[in-house]
Amino acid sequence: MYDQFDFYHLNKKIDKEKYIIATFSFSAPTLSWTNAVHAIAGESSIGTWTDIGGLTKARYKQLAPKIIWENKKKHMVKIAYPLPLFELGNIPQLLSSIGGNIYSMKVVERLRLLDIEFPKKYIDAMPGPKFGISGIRNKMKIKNRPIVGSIIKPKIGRTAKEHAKAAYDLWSNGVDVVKDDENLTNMAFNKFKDRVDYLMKYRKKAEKETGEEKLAIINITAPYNTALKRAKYIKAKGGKCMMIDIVSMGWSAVQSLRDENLGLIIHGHRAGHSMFTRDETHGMTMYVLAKLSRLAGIDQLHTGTVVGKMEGGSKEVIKIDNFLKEDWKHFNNLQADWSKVKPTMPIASGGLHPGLVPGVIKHIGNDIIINFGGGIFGHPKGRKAGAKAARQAVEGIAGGAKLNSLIKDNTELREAVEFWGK
Ligand code: RUB
Ligand code: CA
Repeated sequence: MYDQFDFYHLNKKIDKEKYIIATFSFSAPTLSWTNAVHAIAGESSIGTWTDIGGLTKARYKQLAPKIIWENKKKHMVKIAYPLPLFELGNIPQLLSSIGGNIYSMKVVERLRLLDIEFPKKYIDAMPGPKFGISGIRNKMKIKNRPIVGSIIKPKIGRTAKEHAKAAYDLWSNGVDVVKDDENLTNMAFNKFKDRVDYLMKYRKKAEKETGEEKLAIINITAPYNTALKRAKYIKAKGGKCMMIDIVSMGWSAVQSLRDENLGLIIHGHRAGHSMFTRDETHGMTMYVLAKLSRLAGIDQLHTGTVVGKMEGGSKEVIKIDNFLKEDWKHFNNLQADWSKVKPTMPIASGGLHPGLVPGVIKHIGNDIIINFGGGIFGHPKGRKAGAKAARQAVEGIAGGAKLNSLIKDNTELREAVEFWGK
């Protein structure tokens, strides 16, 4: 099986600009090691279960994958796939290759895509974020501190007007960006267009009263044509941002919405990613998902908090965020020339409250959106006090103060910390 090939190319130099390099971990107990790595490399490129020939020598040479590194102890392998195997600018095609059939092979019981390294030519064919970190900061007129965000809670159940009034209470008490939740779309009791209309009205009011820029992050998730209409509606009504549930909508939709170039910030919610990222022996890593998101043009991406309620260890979250935030001038983690693709702003969200802000900023830094749902709406004195406490924590900690001293001067923050702890 797959023994018609010899893809081995260990300890030989390759020109990294000519390959997409995938790192996999796997388990295939019924195959020899050599057969297993050839099955993975072959089924994801030019091979099938039996010898069918069919390629000229020259074409074979051009397209055959190369096994460039392996670690038998860790069950890991690096496969370099020649660039002509891929269509530039087409993430679905990429995933149908290296994230495709190979996952269904009976003999390959577990398979995990740990990393994909792209060459400049592939990266340059992708649009990347329209705004990125600096574009978002310019729009929001927030120079250095993290952006304070909130999710309207309960995540579903309020009417459009109640939703927008809650947003107004948050904006006028220190929150910068207020978002819909992942499963709130066009509901019988909260119509999408009504929500947009009310949010715009209250956002403008809050902006006028506070003198600050505010953002409404509105969820357009739906079948593609409907989602596009919703995005255009946001734009027409003076909105600045659309939210996409990137996993449930899929890469085709994400790429197409980016191609529309509507001038809206794209907020990427990753609900559902754990279906394939969570099992450490199968699927793909969140790191790979983050790389694809940045290429596809997501301006803001949920990546985890380190300290909150969602799964995701600190090492992994920090690695993802470091990758997303890096620009070409100051890079350690990019592995290739990403100079044409702007950095994506990470969002820390899920189980956060003001007492956790020092931990988030310590691990991730200031180039981040810190989102509080329950951590604002559950404040013992209500959501307005919750909004104040969140802003006090973020501004204070980012400015170098310690939580213990901040709670002396900020009543709402003290109440939040007494209620939820540190
Ligand atoms: C958080 C929340 C989010 C999470 C998802 O609400 O609603 O959808 O951000 O997780 P709360 P992640 O603040 O009340 O916990 O951001 O890790 O994808
Ligand atoms: Ca949510």
